[in-house]
Amino acid sequence: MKPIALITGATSGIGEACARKFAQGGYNIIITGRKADLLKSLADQLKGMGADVLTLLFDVRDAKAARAAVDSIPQEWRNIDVLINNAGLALGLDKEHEGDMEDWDIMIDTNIKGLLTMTRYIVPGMVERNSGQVINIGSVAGDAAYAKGNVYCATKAAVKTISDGLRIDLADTAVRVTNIKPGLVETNFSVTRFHGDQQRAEGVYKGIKPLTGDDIADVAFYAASAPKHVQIAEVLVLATHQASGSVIYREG
Ligand code: NDP
Ligand code: 8X3
Repeated sequence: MKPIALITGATSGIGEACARKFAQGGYNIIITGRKADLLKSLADQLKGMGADVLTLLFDVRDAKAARAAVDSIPQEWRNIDVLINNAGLALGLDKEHEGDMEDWDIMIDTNIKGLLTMTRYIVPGMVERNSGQVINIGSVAGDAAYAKGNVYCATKAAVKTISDGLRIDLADTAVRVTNIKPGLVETNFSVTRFHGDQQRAEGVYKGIKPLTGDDIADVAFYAASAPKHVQIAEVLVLATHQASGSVIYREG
């Protein structure tokens, strides 16, 4: 029987790339997200790659909907080997004292509470089976704040602490916890951050070759494939010309 990976926020970017990578790598995939049409087309693509696919449509901020979705998972899909807590976003790039409080709520509810909700629902099964891998998508933004990053950076710092806490609490089990902290990855991330302003989003990746979702999926797959006695606890993955959240060398 193939191992099973559940990926949140699989309808775009890093999550979508992880779905493809794990399907190629011999997993059956549970893809979750909020956009039914995108989930369906990704499911068709993954099936074409030989994976069995289950789609779950819910918003990670809605703990009741997440509970119902997890409860709807058929018996043969319940032994989830890998949970990739990827769904997340940045909204806005403003000085903290001028920030949009609704944006703050959405980031906190998605990046922190959504990740915790999925962890709470999926990890007990892993503990029961004494087997499993949690991969949280943190960020270089969680290592240190950068200008106008404030609340987004704080949510990713929380992902680091939550990952560390889970790793400590699971140290007496064989369940492994990985926090992947990407730098600049060209996905829909900046379009979302700038509320649909495509031009401003493109500016983020100007003069530098950014990472791709596939680069991050490779790291996630490596963490999940490492020998059982090896726990890839944390990985910072930067573009070659990025040195930290705020030090980026751009050509031109
Ligand atoms: P994308 O915008 O391309 O993808 C984000 C995914 O998360 C989408 O599928 C989106 O679905 C989903 N999502 C957002 N909110 C929710 C929600 N409430 N419920 C369910 N799904 C949701 O960006 P990335 O692929 O870049 O982002 C993925 C993760 O990587 C995020 O956690 C982000 O913070 C992190 N990250 C990204 C970096 C980058 O530079 N791109 C760098 C470091 C970390 P929908 O379309 O429905 O919103
Ligand atoms: C996304 C990377 O540097 O834009 O987490 O915050 S950054």
